[in-house]
Amino acid sequence: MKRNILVTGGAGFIGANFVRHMLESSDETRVVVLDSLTYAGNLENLSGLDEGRLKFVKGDITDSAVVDALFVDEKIDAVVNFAAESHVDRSILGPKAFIETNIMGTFVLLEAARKTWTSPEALKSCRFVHVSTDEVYGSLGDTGYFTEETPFSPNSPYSASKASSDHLVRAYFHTYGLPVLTTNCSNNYGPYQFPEKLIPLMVLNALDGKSLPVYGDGKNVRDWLYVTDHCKAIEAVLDKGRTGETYNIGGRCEMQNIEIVKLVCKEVDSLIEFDEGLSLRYPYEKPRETLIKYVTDRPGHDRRYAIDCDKIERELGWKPEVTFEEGMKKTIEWYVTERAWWEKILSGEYLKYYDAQYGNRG
Ligand code: NAD
Ligand code: TDX
Repeated sequence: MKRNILVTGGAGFIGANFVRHMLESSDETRVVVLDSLTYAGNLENLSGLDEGRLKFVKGDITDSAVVDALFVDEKIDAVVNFAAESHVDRSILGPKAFIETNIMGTFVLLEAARKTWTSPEALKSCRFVHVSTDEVYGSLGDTGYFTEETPFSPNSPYSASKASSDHLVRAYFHTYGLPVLTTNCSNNYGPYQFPEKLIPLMVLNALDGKSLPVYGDGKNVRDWLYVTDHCKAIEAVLDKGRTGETYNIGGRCEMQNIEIVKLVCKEVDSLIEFDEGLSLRYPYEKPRETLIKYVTDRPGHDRRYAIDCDKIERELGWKPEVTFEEGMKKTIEWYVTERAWWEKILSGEYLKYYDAQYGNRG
């Protein structure tokens, strides 16, 4: 079946991995990326792709004139909404952009779909997948899992804005019969992740012998999923999910932050051991673990996330395939090979932000 998928936020981390995956997965798919290229959006994430089946539009999801026109002009029959402000620490420093993009932006997209997909055929064949997070459920104690029935209890401006958008999506199904589906996923990692998030930040700092800032006691737990597994899950939801439903997606891979940071240190140490100083030019030669620094905790820091993904496994036959060990090897290798990608990011404007935020921590 030929289809025109609007991928919002397609120049970001998961969005770009998803565009790559979808163009490989089916010749019948044409992708239109709508992305405003915030600090987190990077056109290089989409380089080398088949331009015949990919169109990039620089624009904001809160701009209804742009979004409405795209739906009509590009004959959009599926939406996957990744566009968001995605970093919890930034939402604590400045929540406004989170409210605007994550809530108002989702509203504009839903309205465009409601106005365009009016015929019974469209309502049957079109799909609107909203990509959300497990953080909407709040924090777990030492036991238990988030299911699709867990009540929302968001604790950061980021998760509150995502929870709000999830509620809007739900309402458009019940009120207007819009063919929507929502996914709530755990922490992703892999290529193209912006180096403000835990894993790439630690990899880059370990490579270059910089301080490794661990918040609080380092024992907060996240459930990790390799990004291509997330992309496959979204594809399954897009193709086979039941409209009006939400699907939890997780890696069944709970790790304490400090375990991850220590693992990164070991991997980077061993890389350097085998490199014989030829291509890796990292100055620091002591074990990387000595770089770990416990710093002031994140305000309202959720203690533990863990996803029960029985529903998507049972109904759609998806399950995580990449083990954490494999995923971390691939990820570290990618950041070692793609030094030019991240050095560009860490230069200039972003560096100023980075120093302002983390300078007093390291
Ligand atoms: P990201 O920050 O790497 O990318 C976000 C992209 O959205 C960027 O390309 C940015 O330019 C774009 N964008 C931001 N505001 C926009 C606007 N107003 N209009 C158009 N484009 C805009 O984020 P990510 O980590 O790839 O996350 C993608 C989605 O997945 C988000 O909705 C996030 O909430 C969700 N999610 C992320 C994770 C994770 O671990 N990263 C886990 C679960 C869910
Ligand atoms: O320098 C750090 N030190 C540290 O200890 C950073 C950046 C993070 N942390 C901790 C905080 C968290 O417990 O590591 C954990 C992971 O932090 P982030 O990478 O900021 O991710 P998190 O806050 O868990 O949110 C991520 O997963 C869910 C994504 O950023 C969200 O977009 C997604 O919804």
